[in-house]
Amino acid sequence: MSHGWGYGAANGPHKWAEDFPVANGARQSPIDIVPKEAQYDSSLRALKLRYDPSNAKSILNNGHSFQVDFVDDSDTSTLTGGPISGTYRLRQFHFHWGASDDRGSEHTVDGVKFPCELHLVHWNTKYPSFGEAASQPDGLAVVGVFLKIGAANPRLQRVLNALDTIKTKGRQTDFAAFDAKSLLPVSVDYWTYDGSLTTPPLLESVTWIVLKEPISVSPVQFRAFVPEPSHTNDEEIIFTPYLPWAAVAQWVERVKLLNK
Ligand code: GRE
Ligand code: ZN
Repeated sequence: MSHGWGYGAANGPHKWAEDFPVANGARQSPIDIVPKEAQYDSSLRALKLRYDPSNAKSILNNGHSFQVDFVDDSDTSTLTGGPISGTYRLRQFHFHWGASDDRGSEHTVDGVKFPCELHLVHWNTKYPSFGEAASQPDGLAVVGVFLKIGAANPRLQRVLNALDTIKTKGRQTDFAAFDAKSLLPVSVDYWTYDGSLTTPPLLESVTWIVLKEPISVSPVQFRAFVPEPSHTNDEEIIFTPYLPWAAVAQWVERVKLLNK
């Protein structure tokens, strides 16, 4: 992996363990969620998401995805309840997607892939910063939301419109006054398990909260995610067609279920 990790034949998930041995660790993500094997846990509470739109800051092409970053110096945009204790602050959200609409999500449900998956990343304020939280077993809580192809989603459009301005790795532009809560589905019923970052350094620090209800995106909107052929080299964005299926099968039994 002399040119760094990616999703290609030479540097994809099956090679990540060479530089990041935790890739073979005990709580790696993503997983296949098998709803009938998930266990109901009455100690799980309802999720509480309180987001302040004025905390939205900028949108960045990080070379593997694009992310919307938030000001996180106070408890104004927080996740509480659900499977976690204490208060976690929103740091960023980003997406994972594939080259076509039959793949792209990282988590799967009964083996079924969605075309895209949104990750809202929060860090535990019992630690001094996102950076320090990211290596702690209870450091991060990520809300995962599947996207399905269907009706147009006007709440996604501002994000998609911004992609034109950040077509290459490292580009960034202002993204102010955005309500991340507008991206969530009606129901915030979820599955939860203890896992990891899904990209190197693959740190085993994530309490995953995967929402059962997907949000929709129209076929035209979805095309904004997939780069033009001329934009698919390493210097350009955003192409995640490969999933580490070996890791996926392994942790099914860890998935818990919250029914309303
Ligand atoms: C990622 O890189 O995809 C990622 C993070 C943080 C939390 C979860 C996650 O950077 O999937
Ligand atoms: Zn992610």
